[in-house]
Amino acid sequence: MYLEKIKNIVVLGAGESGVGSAMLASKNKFNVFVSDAGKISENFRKELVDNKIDFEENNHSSEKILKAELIIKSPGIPDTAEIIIKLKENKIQIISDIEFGSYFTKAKIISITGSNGKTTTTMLIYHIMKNAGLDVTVAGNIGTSLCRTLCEKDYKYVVLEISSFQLDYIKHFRSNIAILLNITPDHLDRYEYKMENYAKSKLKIAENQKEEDYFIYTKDDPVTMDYLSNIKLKAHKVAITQKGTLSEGAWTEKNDIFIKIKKHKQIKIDMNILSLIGTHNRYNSMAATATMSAIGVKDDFIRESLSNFESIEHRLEYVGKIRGKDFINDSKATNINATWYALESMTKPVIWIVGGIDKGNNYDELRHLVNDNVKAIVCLGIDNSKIIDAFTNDIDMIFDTSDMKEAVGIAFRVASPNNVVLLSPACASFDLFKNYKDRGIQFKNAVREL
Ligand code: UMA
Repeated sequence: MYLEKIKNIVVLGAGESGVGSAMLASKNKFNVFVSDAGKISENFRKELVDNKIDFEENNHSSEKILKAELIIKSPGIPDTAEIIIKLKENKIQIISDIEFGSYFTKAKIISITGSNGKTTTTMLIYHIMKNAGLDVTVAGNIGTSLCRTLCEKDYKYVVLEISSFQLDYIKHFRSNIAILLNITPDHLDRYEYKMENYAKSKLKIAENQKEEDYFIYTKDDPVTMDYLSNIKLKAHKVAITQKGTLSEGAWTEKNDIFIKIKKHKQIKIDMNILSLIGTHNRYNSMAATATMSAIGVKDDFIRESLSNFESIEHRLEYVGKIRGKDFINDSKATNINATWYALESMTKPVIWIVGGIDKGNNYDELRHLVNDNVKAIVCLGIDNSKIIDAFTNDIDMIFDTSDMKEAVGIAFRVASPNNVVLLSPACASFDLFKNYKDRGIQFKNAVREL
């Protein structure tokens, strides 16, 4: 416990993580005050009122906040926020919600981070463990805050999806098993546009690990390898690769995945049984299997769960087939790298629906995949000029749309039987949709109405 002498806690932000932290702090008899710079949404306000937690909204009132002995900062609040600058000037301790939650659990923590694939891997690990009958819950960036989960019950295992924003403010947070899937540019606006800062944040996942812990990483990810070579880790390192074999770790040979960790029995998995498709998903399945091997889950359970796992909504989600044409919803792909994986895993000619708010995309990275396998591009956004300019010399059929129904209608018309219509936008959704979920749902509705 690292909270001796601390009585007064201020929680900044009254969203999922802030309200979860406030409830856990209140339950553990701290004086809690919640401050939100915006309007608090109805459901969260109700929870604060029901739990008799003091709060303010539409303002961060410094006098009250600066009296705190400890600040729990919501991950969405950037370091450049005025209140954070003031708190740092006043040397008041700031931690993230996962750090705070970790003081109140005896659970073994399996944490997953990475620029892409972390939600899928988190859910897959949870699915296998649940099927194996373990006392496990899932929390974190995936949606339900760790602190909220801990208000209900302390489980034996927590599978925790973690973002770099949450890792930025850890101090003692320790994962028994930490997985770093990959590091590709994302959220750079929060890291002074320096990849180095973002990579260092991701690697904090292994910072407090001990000798008996495991750090699972992708050997084929050049950025991870670059930064990993400069730091000393205590945890037992487990590499994953699809390029060559290993004496220890997770690797592929022909159609099989092999896992061998420490003294644990070697596991062999036929790739054809995996319910998740594509190269990137193979990395996710390998990370999940390595984790299961490390905690000793029987390989029959692993095989069964890898084959009956249903993929996550909006992430390479199979929508259906109409007149021989497949439809795939990958609305969650909001950056180039995620779309790269989607295009790369398609085995049939693609009608690609792309566009939205561009976060500084370099479309050159997708050019060879587009040339290899994309038959037509349907741009979907308010301003599609950058995408049209990028691919005008590569693809004959490029359409400019700003409406989901129109985009799906055109894609359906130009697709031949045995083609796939893929929504993988590589962009944020806020120009035309509430969020990526709304975009994915509108896509599925438009497909069903065809
Ligand atoms: N706010 C302030 N002051 C500010 C800025 C914001 O008070 O200066 C307030 C807002 O008015 C709002 C609250 O902070 O009421 C929101 O806090 P938040 O943005 O941290 O959101 P939460 O609802 O607490 O959700 C967070 C994660 N959000 C972010 O990291 C942006 C959720 O991840 C996560 O599921 C949840 O905690 C539980 O752990 C979402 C996400 O988009 C899904 N994550 C990013 C990603 O996956 O790319 C990192």
